[in-house]
Amino acid sequence: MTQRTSFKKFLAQHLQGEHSIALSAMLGDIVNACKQIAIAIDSGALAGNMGSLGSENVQGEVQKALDVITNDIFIECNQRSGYVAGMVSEEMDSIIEVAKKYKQNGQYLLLFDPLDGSSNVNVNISVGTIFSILKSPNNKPELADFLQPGTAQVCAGYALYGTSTMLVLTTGNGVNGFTLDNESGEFYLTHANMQLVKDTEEFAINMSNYRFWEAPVQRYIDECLQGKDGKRKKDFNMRWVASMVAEVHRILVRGGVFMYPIDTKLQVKGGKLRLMYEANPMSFIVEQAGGVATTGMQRILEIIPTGLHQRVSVMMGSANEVDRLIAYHQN
Ligand code: AHM
Ligand code: MG
Repeated sequence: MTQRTSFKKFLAQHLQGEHSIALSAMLGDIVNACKQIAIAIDSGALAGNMGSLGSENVQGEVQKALDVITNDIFIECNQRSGYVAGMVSEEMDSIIEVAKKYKQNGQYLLLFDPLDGSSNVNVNISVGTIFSILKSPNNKPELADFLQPGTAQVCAGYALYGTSTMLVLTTGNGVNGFTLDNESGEFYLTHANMQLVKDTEEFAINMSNYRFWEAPVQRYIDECLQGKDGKRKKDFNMRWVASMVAEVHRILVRGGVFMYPIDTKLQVKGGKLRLMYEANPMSFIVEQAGGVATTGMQRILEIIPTGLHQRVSVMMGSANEVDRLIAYHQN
């Protein structure tokens, strides 16, 4: 039987350079958090984890019990390594301060969405956790210290709580995926060096927003829908899970394009998805796997952020399709 590579062993073999010691410790904490989140999600209604708390988060969205539970788990677990100087969560308005006793070595910033796709929780469909790690310029980070472009990320990843629990990550040297073995509680390397195919016949977008989209997106989707009879001369398939993590994971595995473009409904907000802890980490992963990630007008990773919870237009996935979307936006 071939020897399996555990997550710990993988990190020991592959992490190199100035961040390796800190990353290994921080990723150990992230893995623990994701394992605890997987258990909380698995237990579902049995543990009373479902349903709304009746409260709203900073985005004006109603929080589910699990939004709060997973946020607490992620914060609590990720203080332990001592390398995290400050955090930002989708669920919290301001910077999360790390207790002094934990941040003697605090040199990094951790930004995360603890429960992405949370509208799927009550209907038992896949959800995820997304995270991004930046270098902190100091031990007491302030707002401006967090506002770094996605190109500055030293690590990004997601956990997918799907038919199996997976962790997928990049440290800027390709993308690797690990699957949780529920018996041993260890993640093992199952998807080495993930590569995103350049061509695809599959797109993911919330079609109900069609009438609000900008012309280049309508044009792209119209041509996909015309299939063999139209300009593209091939039929397309569509998927929409309403969980970005599940969507991007599918695209990494079998190709595709994921879009949550800005539209007239979202104009004031700037988009649906958040730049710092959704679009940036996913763009880093997609690019590292050979894909492309854009707003339509700009490479997502090069956006200079202006706010912690800033939203952005998102199109990412198979290179030739996303390049086509970029070309349509340039016209
Ligand atoms: P969330 O972080 O509050 O769960 O919102 C983000 C999610 C994405 O995972 C998904 O792509 C999108 O919202 C779905 O939106 P919609 O319900 O408009 O289709
Ligand atoms: Mg989210």
